[in-house]
Amino acid sequence: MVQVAKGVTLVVGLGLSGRAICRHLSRLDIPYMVADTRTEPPGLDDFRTAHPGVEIHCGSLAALDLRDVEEVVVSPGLDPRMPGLKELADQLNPRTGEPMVVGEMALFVRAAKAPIAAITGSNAKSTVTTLLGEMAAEAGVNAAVGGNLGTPALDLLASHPDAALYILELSSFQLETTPCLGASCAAFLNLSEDHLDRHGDMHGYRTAKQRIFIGAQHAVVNGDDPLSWPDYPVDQVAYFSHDAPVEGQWGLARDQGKLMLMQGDTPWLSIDELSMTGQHNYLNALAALAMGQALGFAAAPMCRALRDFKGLAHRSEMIARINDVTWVNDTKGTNVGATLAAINGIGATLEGRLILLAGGVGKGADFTPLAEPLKKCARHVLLFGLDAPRLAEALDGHVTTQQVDDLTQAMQAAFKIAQPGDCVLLSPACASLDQFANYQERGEVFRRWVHQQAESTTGGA
Ligand code: UMA
Ligand code: ADP
Repeated sequence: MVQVAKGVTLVVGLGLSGRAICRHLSRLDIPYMVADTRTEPPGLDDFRTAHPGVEIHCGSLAALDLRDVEEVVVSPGLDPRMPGLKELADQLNPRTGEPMVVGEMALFVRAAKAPIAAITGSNAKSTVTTLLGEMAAEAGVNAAVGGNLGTPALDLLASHPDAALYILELSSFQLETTPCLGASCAAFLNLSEDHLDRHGDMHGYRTAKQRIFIGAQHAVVNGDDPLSWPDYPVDQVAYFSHDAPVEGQWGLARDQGKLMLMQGDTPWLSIDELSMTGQHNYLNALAALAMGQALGFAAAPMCRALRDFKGLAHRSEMIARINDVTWVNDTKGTNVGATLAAINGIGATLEGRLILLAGGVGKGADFTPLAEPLKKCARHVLLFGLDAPRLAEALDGHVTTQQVDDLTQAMQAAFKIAQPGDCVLLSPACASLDQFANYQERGEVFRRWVHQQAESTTGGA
């Protein structure tokens, strides 16, 4: 057994968050040691060089004697109730009054001196987080943006010590280990199946996400998705919806013949003025407006940001048109809800001219909601990766499918099948980790291959 000495904090995980936790504890002069369940976690040598003298344990946590540990700070990719931690996770820390096992956000809340705007949801988190950050910048608010997207939250404390606002994208994993966030404004954008392999079922997944509202002043939620509405008491709740809004709430309605982003009867911006496309992005714009208003941003700079923001890479991103076939990268479609949004945004008007590339790690999701929309708009579906067989089974009888070994084979097959006017969409409905380092790498493989074809094919644009 490896004894964790009295007064020492245990950091579990040597990934991006684990390293940020270590840097934070080092800055505060809090003694800590590190454990990683992998025998050779990536970047171990670099870590040793950057943190000389810090004790590191690699392998099973069951080999650690945690009786005297001060606190355990666990990385988001690990279940706080995993073997070796479970017993401790049920105990309260007499010093903090919080559970003995917490995540990075517990440390963030203790140290942050500026208000927090937090965003969660199964999809659209990164888009709304980035958009709200752009609105803050336009409004002249010194905001630091990060969390599950980009810079780990604890690193923002050091990189932006004078921030007037922290805008954080938070995953269910991060929220599960956050005792009390106390956000000025917390948004829960939507809920659809994801991460069931970690949370067990939809109830467990939603319960983790609901923690975003603990101690919140303002909530922004999806009026069309009651599962996003707060279970915890929140002073003020704003709703956004596809429908025409009631007084004070946010929605879409026609004004003088144009579809507008509205608050009650007040038109804010015509959707023609948005640079982002797709129905789901109208909702994302409304969510960001509702948050910005709750945070006190002025209207004009928020509208300026909405006009300029073109959306993020890897989300329904048009890569090239080759021989009148459009190739779209939606590698961030890592769950069924996101892929449905991409199909609705792109495929709905195609009627039999969509070729979908999907597959990877399905995280226990039910793929059958994809069957009907694909029946309407897909010519063919190419499946790769771990859960290709489960996808094929769910789509059977609705659309023709073909299982291939990997994304490159899927792209090659799509290139042969596609006809002028078609759209080839990479929106896998799955995580990438069986065949790629992450979703970005999957998207880059797609982008590079499509660009190569565009260069070598007459008619590429
Ligand atoms: N791991 C082990 N043993 C360990 C530690 C980690 O096996 O001891 C494994 C995990 O099971 C996981 C991988 O290593 O498969 C990475 O886990 P991690 O907790 O070390 O991850 P980080 O590198 O710290 O990255 C995390 C987020 N990743 C996860 O929550 C899985 C990143 O979100 C986030 O950008 C980063 O912190 C900074 O905050 C990525 C993500 O996929 C984008 N998030 C999920 C999502 O968006 O759906 C939640
Ligand atoms: P997240 O950070 O929650 O993964 P992103 O903004 O990165 O969210 O978008 C992830 C995926 O979800 C993309 O494939 C995108 O097309 C899709 N998406 C974006 N907004 C929405 C929405 N409002 N509803 C459903 N899907 C969405």
